Amino acid sequence: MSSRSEDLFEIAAKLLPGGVNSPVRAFRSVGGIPRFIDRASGSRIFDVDGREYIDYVGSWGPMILGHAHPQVQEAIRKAVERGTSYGAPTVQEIALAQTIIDAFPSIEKIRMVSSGTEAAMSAIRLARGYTGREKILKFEGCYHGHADSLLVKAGSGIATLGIPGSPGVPACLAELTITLPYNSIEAFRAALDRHGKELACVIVEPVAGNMGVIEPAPGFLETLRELTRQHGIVLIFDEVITGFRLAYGGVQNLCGIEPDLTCLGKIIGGGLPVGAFGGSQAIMDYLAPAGPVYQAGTLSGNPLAMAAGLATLEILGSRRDDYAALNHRTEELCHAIKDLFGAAGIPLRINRAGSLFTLFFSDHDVVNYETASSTDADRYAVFFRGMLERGIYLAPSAFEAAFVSFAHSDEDLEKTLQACAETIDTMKGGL
Ligand code: KE4
Repeated sequence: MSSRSEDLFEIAAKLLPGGVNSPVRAFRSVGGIPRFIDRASGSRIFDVDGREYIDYVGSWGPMILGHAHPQVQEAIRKAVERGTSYGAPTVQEIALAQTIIDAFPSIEKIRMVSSGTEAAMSAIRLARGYTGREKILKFEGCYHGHADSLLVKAGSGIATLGIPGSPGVPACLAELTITLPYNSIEAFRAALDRHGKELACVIVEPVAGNMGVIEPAPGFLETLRELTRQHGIVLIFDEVITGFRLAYGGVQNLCGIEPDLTCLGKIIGGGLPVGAFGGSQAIMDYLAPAGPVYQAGTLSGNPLAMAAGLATLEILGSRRDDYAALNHRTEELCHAIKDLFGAAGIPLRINRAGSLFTLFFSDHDVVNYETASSTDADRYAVFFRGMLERGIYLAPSAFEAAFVSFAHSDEDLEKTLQACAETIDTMKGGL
């Protein structure tokens, strides 16, 4: 007998391309039927067949407090009683802007948008307008949303589906995007020697999360900051995943490097559609209506999204000292998983940053897109399916991150390890 998810997926495939509204959700690279989720609470999600899962996707990052947090739900409920959207300024926009500015010393002014894609797309337009230059530089395997200029050798769904670039991006535009291997200081120096005066911006995930988790090599971010400053290039940190994830603030607070612009999303919206980009007043005031670079949005600063984001950041602000414990719990989980695979003789690398981690089935370290893409994605798919059958919901892609939340209990982590041990037993003889 087919499951309700199967039946719904069949219907969805007739109405939505691939049956989904975002490609990675379709389970294409891991096989099987995507689970249609009925509801979520805390660390758990529940599918339409009544199955319960410990959730390590967390809506791809926003749900660091866990799903349906009572205070966030209450904030949304109160906001919705006052209407859903006005298309006019509100006090909540000021409050969320101030909260983010207080957490990010590099941000003097900020613009709210409705997605991370909008944030990154707008940030590179602002950099181009501010510098009068057209070329941009990104790193292979980093994903900054699906704006044309950024869909070049991107990570996330592009890497997951093995799409080299994306049809529909005009060659004349793609040619303006230079891509380099992540963590290659030498390649970056050479590129700046050649293109330094043509570059409007360099955009980077300061901790990569879209080719799996990859931390910056020692000196990598520092070199980006030094050379972009020398050449008058806008340095953009895309902290859509890492903003308020590794700490209360961004990776920039941890490494002490101030970018010129920062992109945010996910957590700052508490699960509702939000993105933002911010930076120095000198650059941000180039943005309409203060300056000539146009950017706009019907639902930018939406009151419900502001309420959810504010409630989330207020809770995180009161728990900023708890991040260390969350990151340590994640470290312990990763060590235990590594030990299980080690005992089974299955080659594995786990890259972790804070409460983000990725399992790479590989006997070599993963430090950039080339090494990430040479790991065994088929073996990841087998592991993913085994864990899903045992009630553990991991990212349906070898090139994403797993997200541990403040809602994941000791029992959740123990159940995860038990499921991992059972899945490994089934893998020993296989692939
Ligand atoms: P959105 O447009 O999806 O809100 O944000 C784009 C984006 C920008 N920058 C970074 C670093 C990101 O990770 C993202 C989006 N992340 C993916 C998952 N890694 C979203 C999930 C999906 O595409 O379905």
